[in-house]
Amino acid sequence: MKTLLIYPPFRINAGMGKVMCSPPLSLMNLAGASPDSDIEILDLNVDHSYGIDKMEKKIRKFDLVGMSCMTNMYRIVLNICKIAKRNDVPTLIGGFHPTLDKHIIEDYDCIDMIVRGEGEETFKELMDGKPKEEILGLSYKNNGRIHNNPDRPFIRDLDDLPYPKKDLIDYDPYHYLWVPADVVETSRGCPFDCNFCCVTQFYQRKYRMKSPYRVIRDLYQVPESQNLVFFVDDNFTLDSKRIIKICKLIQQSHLNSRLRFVCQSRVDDVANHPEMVKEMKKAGFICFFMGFESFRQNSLNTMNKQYKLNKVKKAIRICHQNDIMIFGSFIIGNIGETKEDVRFNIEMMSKLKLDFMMTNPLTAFPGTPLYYEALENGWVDKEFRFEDWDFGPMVKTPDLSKDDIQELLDESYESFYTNPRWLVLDKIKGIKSLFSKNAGWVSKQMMSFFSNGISKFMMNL
Ligand code: B12
Ligand code: SF4
Repeated sequence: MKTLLIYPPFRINAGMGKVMCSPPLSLMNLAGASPDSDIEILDLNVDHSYGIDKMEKKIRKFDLVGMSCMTNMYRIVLNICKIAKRNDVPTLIGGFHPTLDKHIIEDYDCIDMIVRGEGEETFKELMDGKPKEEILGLSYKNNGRIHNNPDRPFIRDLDDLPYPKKDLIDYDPYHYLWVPADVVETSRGCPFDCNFCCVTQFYQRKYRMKSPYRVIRDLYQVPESQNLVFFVDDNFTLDSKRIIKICKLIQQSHLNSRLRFVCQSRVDDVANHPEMVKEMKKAGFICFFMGFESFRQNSLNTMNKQYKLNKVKKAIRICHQNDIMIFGSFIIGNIGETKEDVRFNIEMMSKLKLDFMMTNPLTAFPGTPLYYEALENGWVDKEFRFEDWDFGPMVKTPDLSKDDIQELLDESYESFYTNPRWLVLDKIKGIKSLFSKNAGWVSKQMMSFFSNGISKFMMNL
């Protein structure tokens, strides 16, 4: 069976797709789980040559089309499924959106199968030809009837995961802030319960980790051409002892002589474990991606962030002391925040000397507590359908209309990225020297980033 796995293009209004391009780990993992199957990966974020005709011709050559589907991709995923179905090619989708809203298989004839939850084992069984009714975690259609097989239990030991099949993609286009990059996963899930977050629902508050030795083996799989590793874990630093062990192994194996690292971290992990941050710096970590969301305690409480504001300043101070860049992520339109509150947040992003920031409109993703709350309170229109979503603000709050939220989003980028402090950021200049062999290329990209006018660049996608 010839299988085409497609990673759909991003539709984001904050320009993230321009400043980073990430290898499709989900699809490489699936291919790794079934290494002898005839699989091709097509990442539409790097191959922009596909129109409807070309897609039609491509899909016809395959016996199955599989796709990853985040909520933002849902509309385009449906369109590709329709193309496949009119060419009699069965369709399979997996990822966060179909898992958290499995009823979409009832709504659309063009979706034949959904893999719910972790995909590796379910996909392998499908590839091996196991009867569909015996495959846990699969929803499928048979003679017009929909079958939702029981959930598949989580993989018990993440060390058993297959290695992603990296030879199926060309690594050339993948970068984070123009540094050739790869992605590595070391844990799954999160024990916290922020009301807007899909991870808690997807992994049901369970947190599982690969052992430090397995993490090192994953790092050895990073192609020589790539200099930066983004750890995709939602909560990489949750277990500080494990992280310190990983950092020591990185140093012992000298992986940090060719690699630098970026991870996602919670504010309180950093604030509570300065010794971990110090060790991470030694091992080659250069940037933490942190979801601050807001600098108002009330907002943190409403979204159930479960830490106090005093941790924020402490975490930022620890990063600055260790020369680790901070990429802060914020939500515009938190429930209870007025325009003044949002402007306060925007002002603080520069005052607290964050190195990068991104702002997102409050979004009620399917299956999250926020989604049900928003529907109940009329913050989201009853008729709202994710397949019609234009990726702009979808939630209006008691204090802010959707237009207000869009204006404040624009204002945040304008204000932060045109701030002279940001433009002369010596740490950015420092990136070049870290990656001397790519310095020419990186600096060229940097120049185009500045000369394009950063605010336009970030907003006019
Ligand atoms: C890396 C990442 C990105 C990268 C994606 C790059 C890439 N090419 O993969 C970047 C930075 C670009 C990105 C962007 C965004 N992201 Co993101 N991202 C992640 C993150 C941190 C890791 C994804 C990952 O690689 N996981 C590891 C792989 C192995 O797991 P996986 O992708 O889930 O795949 C498994 C299963 O889902 C399933 N599966 C997945 N696809 C398929 C396909 C088939 C055919 C099958 C059978 C199974 C299957 O099997 C896989 C193996 O088990 C996740 C959080 C997380 N922990 O997953 C958020 C996450 C997926 N992102 C999220 C969001 C909201 C966004 C943004 C909207 C953020 C923003 N405001 O801009 C944008 C949207 C992009 C868009 N489509 O428009 C949400 C998704 C919510 C949702 N309902 O869809 C998540 C869950 C974060 C969160 N905490 O809520 N993201
Ligand atoms: S936002 Fe981060 S800390 Fe909160 S539940 Fe999601 S992954 Fe966990």
